[in-house]
Amino acid sequence: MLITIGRCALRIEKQLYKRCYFSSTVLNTQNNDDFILQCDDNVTLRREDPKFLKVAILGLPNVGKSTLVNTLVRRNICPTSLKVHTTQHKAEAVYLEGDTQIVFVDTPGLVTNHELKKYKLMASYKQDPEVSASEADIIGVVQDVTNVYTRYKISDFVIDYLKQKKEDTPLLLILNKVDKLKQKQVLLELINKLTSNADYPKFDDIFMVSALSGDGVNDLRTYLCDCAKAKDWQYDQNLCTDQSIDTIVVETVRAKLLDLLQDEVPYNIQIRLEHLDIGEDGTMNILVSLNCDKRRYQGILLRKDGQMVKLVSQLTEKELQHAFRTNVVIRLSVICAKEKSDK
Ligand SMILES: Nc1nc2c(ncn2[C@@H]2O[C@H](COP(=O)(O)OP(=O)(O)OP(=O)(O)O)[C@@H](O)[C@H]2O)c(=O)[nH]1
Ligand SMILES: [Mg+2]
Repeated sequence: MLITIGRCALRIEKQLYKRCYFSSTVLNTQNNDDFILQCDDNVTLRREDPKFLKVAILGLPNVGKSTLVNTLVRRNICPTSLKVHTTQHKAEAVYLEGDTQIVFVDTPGLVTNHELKKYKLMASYKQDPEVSASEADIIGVVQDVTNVYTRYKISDFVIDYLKQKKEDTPLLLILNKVDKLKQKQVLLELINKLTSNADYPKFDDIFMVSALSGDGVNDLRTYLCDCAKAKDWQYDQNLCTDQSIDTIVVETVRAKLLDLLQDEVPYNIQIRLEHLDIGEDGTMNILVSLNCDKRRYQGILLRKDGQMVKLVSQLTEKELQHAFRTNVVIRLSVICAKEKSDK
């Protein structure tokens, strides 16, 4: 069967439109004929002899795992930010090309047991990378070449995570952020150090990329397509993630707050999707509430005529437009319910 996906648009049946509005259960619904997040423009898909590959992307916090997954699938499905621990749970993003489906699993940054306790991180920070490593057909270990403290080594706790993989699962070393490296010979030193240590896992291949600019990412994607094995696809051809629209919206707003607000402020704002509807022309209209713990946080968001909150909504709209391939209008409502009810 030859399936040609023509226009990229988010389509929704009237019936599910309501469901989406009320329950906001969407992208991972079984009823995916009703709610369709279509694949790339003019992509010709063949599913007669399907090939499949599951790739887990692992690495320390902030190395660029989510940025890399987004660039690989060409959609900003996985929220990214300047701060560590942006990704809290694993998220799957789907890439389709010809007869091949690749599922990229973005994971929370790897942490030690000590960090898990000290920063009161959710169990998913440990469990999700472990599960992802154990289920993957290939694992990509992302290393930030600009971080002088971590770039030359693979820590023991990272090696422990990698022990969860099946014995024959290939390991790729992905050196990321090469665009920021002024002295390119550092890459050779790095490769030398990371591949000559007998205590480190053996890497089957090495890639040097800039997830942000896209340099080297096409080569990595082509390599992975070649690695896909004859196997049926995990996802229906119309689905591009296991994440719900709610999650993508809320996590994208959260990532923008992390980028723009300092200190403890972004961590003390509860983000809630209040309303989502899709207009006749495919425009997504979204209302999100930002419930601040303290009046001070509310003041920061609303100062200078609400410039901060306007910036958050503009940046969020841009990301979501890229993720959903449709026009997005987002309104943010800033409230401080706690102090109000305390009074
Ligand atoms: N210059 C440059 N910056 C990058 C590159 N890749 C990612 N970044 C930036 O690095 C920061 C962290 O990127 P993320 O993709 O959120 O990193 P992560 O590994 O998913 O982080 P956690 O989810 O917190 O573990 C963001 O500000 C990205 O824009 C790259 O190739 N070059
Ligand atoms: Mg991330």
